[in-house]
Amino acid sequence: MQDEIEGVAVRCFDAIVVGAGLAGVCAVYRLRQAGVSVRALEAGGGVGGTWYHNRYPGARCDIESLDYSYSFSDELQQEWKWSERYAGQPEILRYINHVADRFDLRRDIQLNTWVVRARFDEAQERWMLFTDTGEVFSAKYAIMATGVLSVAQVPSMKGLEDYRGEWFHTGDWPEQGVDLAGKWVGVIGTGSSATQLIPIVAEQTEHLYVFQRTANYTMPAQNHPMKPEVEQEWKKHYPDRRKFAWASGFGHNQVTNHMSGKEMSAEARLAELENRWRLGGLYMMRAFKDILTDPEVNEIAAEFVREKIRATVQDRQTAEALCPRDLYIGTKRLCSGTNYYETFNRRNVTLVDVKNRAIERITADGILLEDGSEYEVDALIFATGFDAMTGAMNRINPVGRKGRALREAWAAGPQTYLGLCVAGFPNMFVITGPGSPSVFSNMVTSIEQHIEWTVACIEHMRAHGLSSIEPTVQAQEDWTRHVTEAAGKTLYAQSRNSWFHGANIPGKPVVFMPYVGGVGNYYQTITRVAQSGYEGFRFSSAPAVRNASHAGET
Ligand code: N01
Repeated sequence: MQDEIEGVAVRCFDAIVVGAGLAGVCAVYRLRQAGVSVRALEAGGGVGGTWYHNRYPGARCDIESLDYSYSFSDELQQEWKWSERYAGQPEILRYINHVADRFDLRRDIQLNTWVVRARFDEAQERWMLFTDTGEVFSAKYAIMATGVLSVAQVPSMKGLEDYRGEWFHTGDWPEQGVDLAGKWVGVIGTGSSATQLIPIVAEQTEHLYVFQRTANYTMPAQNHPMKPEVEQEWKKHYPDRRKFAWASGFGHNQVTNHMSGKEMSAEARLAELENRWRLGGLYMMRAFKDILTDPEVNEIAAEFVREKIRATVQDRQTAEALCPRDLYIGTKRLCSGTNYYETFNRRNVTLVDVKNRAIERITADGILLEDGSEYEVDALIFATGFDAMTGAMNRINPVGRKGRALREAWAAGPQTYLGLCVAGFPNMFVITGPGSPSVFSNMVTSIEQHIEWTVACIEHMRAHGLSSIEPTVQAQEDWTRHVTEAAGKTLYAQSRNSWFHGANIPGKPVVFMPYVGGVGNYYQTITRVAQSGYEGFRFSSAPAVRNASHAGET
């Protein structure tokens, strides 16, 4: 093995984990338990990933706290007390920091270190990773815990460089906070981040303009302080709760109605929808078993939400503008907020339609629309989303076998086997990558399933003297086709204008990226693959073993 590369001493570990968000922290814990030497490299100044960077006012989880937490330690899940039904960003960040301290993980986590490139050394069968700090790391395994919504997307808008005010992106919010008191502020976007931020910012600003291109459906989160009896019940039955989540469709404990919307009477349907509205947040997505497959059933739920909007927003024109049209409910990620629609009844909030009158440019003082109207603002907030699922991986652009870079391999859209591994990129594990349930699930469940699988795979390789693993091209093609076919059975296939498809990034191939076959089914599949001796993968033997008994084998 080379001691130096490009004049820099190489630091060697069994595994390098890229990222120290929820996935990276879990990976460090599990790998260390398995006796694998590990170093996590994290670009941010602290652990937490998404929850470190998304500090915008109102940032909050839309999966219940008791579900959105690690299951790997019973002591941890029994001890930790969540203060609210849905934890806010500061509390989740405290939790991740607590986990890092409680399990003494920090000594294996290096902060303020950006992995800028990576390449697989075929001769050594090791990954070389290069950082912005000028360091070089060598590892047998590259565990890419880079996050699926970690590359903030500021749309290229003419004139932004001339803007005299301050501007921010929700996904890269300043640690010290932003003082918006008494200011005229513009928010561009009305997705999940915006719908959480708008009600809070509206209370601080002199005036708030909300620039909306596509109205989305926002459910009331129905957040409240944690009820002691709920917490006690969960903690008493935590193993069963976790088991249920891991086998469920979406990786959590939300109850699904297994009836078709068409099998129910109009009264029963309405009662179900009212109940889902009361339960809040993402519960609406489980109102009927066919809400995401039958356009008519979907429309019943969509119209129910539109009626709620009309009943809440006093100005008729604003209410109608907030009602999503030509958009199946749930096919752009459902939003979950508190007082979102109510906020448009405030005198200091104006909804500005930028669908029919697009943003022409940013001026020195604000935003100019193509019809010539200008909105002057002291500060601009981009709640404009992320280069999702592939952005962070493509930025590192790992180079695999035969010098082939990931961007080239994924030029027509991401290809993976099981959403975990990529042909031609041996020993690289993509945590919650494209082709896995990922953003279609409780992320913590999906993260734990992937880390468990990855660590078991590494243990298998060690036990059998194997040096590298990678999927066959055939297995990868079959899996990618299966992912597309699964989406094809749903309304997602007909709603391509979302970040699920990469449609929010100019030039990105429009391909549905997550796997919608269900978390439980998916977990069974990856478990079966492992138990079958890793069907669809090929291994090479460790040099010592190869020399002794498998000469010439790869
Ligand atoms: O981003 P988004 P987000 N001109 O991509 C608009 C997770 N999350 O940060 O729809 C004008 O959803 C864009 O308009 P359009 C969650 O998975 C979770 O809000 O493209 N507008 C859209 O309205 C979520 O889905 C939580 O027409 C422009 C908005 O910007 C994901 O992160 C909280 C524009 C972007 O919405 C991303 O959410 C927050 C332009 N040029 C986030 N470009 C919870 O757990 C973009 N837009 C609750």
